[in-house]
Amino acid sequence: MFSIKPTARLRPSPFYDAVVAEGLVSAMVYNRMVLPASFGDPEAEYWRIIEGVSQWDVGAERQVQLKGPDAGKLAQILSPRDLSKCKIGQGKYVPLCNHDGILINDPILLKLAEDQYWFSIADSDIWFWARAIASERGLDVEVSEPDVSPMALQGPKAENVVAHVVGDWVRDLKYFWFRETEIDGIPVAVQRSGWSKQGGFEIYLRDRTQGTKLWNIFKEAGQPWGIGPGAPATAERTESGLVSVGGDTDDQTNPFEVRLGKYVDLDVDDDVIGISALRTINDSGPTRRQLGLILEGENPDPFKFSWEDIHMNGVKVGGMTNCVWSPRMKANIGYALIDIKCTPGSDVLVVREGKSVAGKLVELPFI
Ligand code: THG
Repeated sequence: MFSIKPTARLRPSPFYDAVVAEGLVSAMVYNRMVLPASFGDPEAEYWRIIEGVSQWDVGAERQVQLKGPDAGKLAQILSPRDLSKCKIGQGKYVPLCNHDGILINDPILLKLAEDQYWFSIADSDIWFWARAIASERGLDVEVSEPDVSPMALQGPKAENVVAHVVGDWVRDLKYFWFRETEIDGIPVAVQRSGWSKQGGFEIYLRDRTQGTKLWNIFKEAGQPWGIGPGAPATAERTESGLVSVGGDTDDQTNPFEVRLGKYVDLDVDDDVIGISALRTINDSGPTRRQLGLILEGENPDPFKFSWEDIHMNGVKVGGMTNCVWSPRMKANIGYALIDIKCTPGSDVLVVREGKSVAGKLVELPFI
């Protein structure tokens, strides 16, 4: 039996003891933390997200805090999305790019105060990046990783559970907006967000000693709605067209290629990192695009460790970046990152374990 041992280097989240008690059977490493993957019944975990309410330890979505007089300035320098209209209490999905316009992360930005922001990051070292940029630009801002760990409640019944614990005001929260509050004395921020398209909330725990207590408060409150443990689900997020930066992207991928161009504002100031490269890419047009793939056959081999080649008319046109069985579509679906000339409706072959599997390109999202 394989097991993983959290250490100072592979940090457990505050909810680690709680998820182990729930019967965690597999996990991934994300931001050098243990990110739960499954509790042993993927089918039940999937339908809980689609039809009920699922409870996730997403403490590995770390916060990079910018605090100080230049916090807003640094946030804007780091992101090509225009943040000038972002209000206190609001969150925004923002791509982060390097100087070449290549996507390096896709956090949710939370504005807590005029001089305080959190980037709730995907899997890459933004803390180093933000601190280096702040120093190089001579900005008056402190960059840190505060004691903040999100737990997600996802699914159509999540709102009832969160309203039961926190109050009916959560029903009026707009997407990505949040409010700081306390739950039985535990400091939290409550946001309408989460890495699924089934609706839900994230509870940002602000005292890591209270993880098990907070987990159990929601676990108990959720019983009438059939709550159970789960994790960010590859099947649901693929059906819904959500991008996994670092999984569906490589070290050459820009936001336009993976449908994130709508979060790039080309007229932000010239000092925003990557903006001149992004303007150039936008002018010449990206060379690759992300499309959905529907494969033939039932339950073909699970996705392996790296992208699988896609061929069209005998020529390699790109890679399949993920692939999973969709219980709602009853098909194996995945994402293609391919030549811009490939259009939806085209037939392709995916090379899987040396064998060619037929597939069709479609627009995303699937559902
Ligand atoms: N929650 C928190 N932090 C996170 C994630 C999260 N950090 C890492 C990762 N997830 C960031 N990635 C995403 C990607 C997509 C969305 C949220 C986080 C998302 N997108 C919607 C969509 O694409 O339809 C809405 C975007 C919009 O239009 O504003 O929700 O899950 N705390």
